[in-house]
Amino acid sequence: MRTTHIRSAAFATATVLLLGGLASAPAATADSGGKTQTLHDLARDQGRYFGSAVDNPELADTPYADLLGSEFGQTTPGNGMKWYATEPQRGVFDFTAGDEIVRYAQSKGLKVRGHTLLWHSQLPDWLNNGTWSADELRSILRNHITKVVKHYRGKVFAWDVANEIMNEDGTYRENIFYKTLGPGYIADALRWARAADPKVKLYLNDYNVEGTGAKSDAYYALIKQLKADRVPIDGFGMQAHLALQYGFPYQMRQNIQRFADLRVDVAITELDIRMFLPADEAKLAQQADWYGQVTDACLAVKRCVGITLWGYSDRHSWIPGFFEGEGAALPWDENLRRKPAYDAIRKALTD
Ligand code: G2I
Repeated sequence: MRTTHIRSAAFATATVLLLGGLASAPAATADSGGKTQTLHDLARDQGRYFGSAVDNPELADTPYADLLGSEFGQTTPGNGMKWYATEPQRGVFDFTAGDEIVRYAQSKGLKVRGHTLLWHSQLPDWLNNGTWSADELRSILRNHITKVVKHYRGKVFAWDVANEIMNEDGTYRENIFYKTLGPGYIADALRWARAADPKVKLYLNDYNVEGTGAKSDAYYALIKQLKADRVPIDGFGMQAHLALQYGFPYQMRQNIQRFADLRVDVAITELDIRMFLPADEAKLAQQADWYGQVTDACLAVKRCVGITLWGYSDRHSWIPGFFEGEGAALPWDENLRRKPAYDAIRKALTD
């Protein structure tokens, strides 16, 4: 994933104007009570959840938070449970942001995925800037995982224990943990998380692993080895930050299936499908087709447990700030109007 940190408000405005004319009419699938079924209702009928991430400031956007609460059955904090937020000073824990999202989720009946215990990004300065011996860093990591997992015990159903630990070529990413502790930190992290909460589902999570290729092969080999070593691992999260210009991930359904065959769950954890702006009818149609395909791929494999959008509307999306000139990645536009992608997801969940 390219990470050009260029923000632009102009793109957002342009997309609002453009998509205003292209948004689709609300689809009406009524259940026996005459109430329109939500995406989550339809997913639940298939034994899955349908969710969306949310970042804390977005909860103050009442129309956005209301639709999140009514349409979805699951949420993931976009930033609120990351290390910089939960342990801003060594040994000093702050659960304010994560708790706010858990409280909101509970009030709306949404279940929560925890994201994330360990990542190379958004670490607090004290951790990044310190010089740590292996013993010190191991104890820091163990304490962090233990405290955070215990705090959210019974409140989150799954944790992204380790996020983005592989390079594109399938070698281990040289994050601070790998450099100091070697690859064994991954099994340790999983074991500490299990010790802190015997029930929560423990995931590895990454992007560019939806299709087959060097990176997903590396996860396949790692999870197989972890299983053989009796290390607790319950799931594999495919972020699915897709982009029209890169093509649909090769053999996504088969790839989900091979992880399921290792006896782990699979979740689509951060789905969005970006495009170069301006959006037009053809791009939105292709995007809709891809949203349908991702949904189909998940539904085709029993152990694919659910789908989470990384935010559900173009009003709050990380894309324009990270990828210059790209956006319009979500099934609802900036005005919270449904795009063709919404209908395609519905159709896939209904067929
Ligand atoms: O980058 C997209 C996602 C890729 N997979 C892991 C996810 O955790 C990640 O989420 C994003 C958040 O959605 C963004 O909101 O992670 C970004 C950081 O890599 C988050 O962006 C950061 C901004 O870069 C900061 O300027 C800002 O202070 O969010 C921070 C909190 O709002």
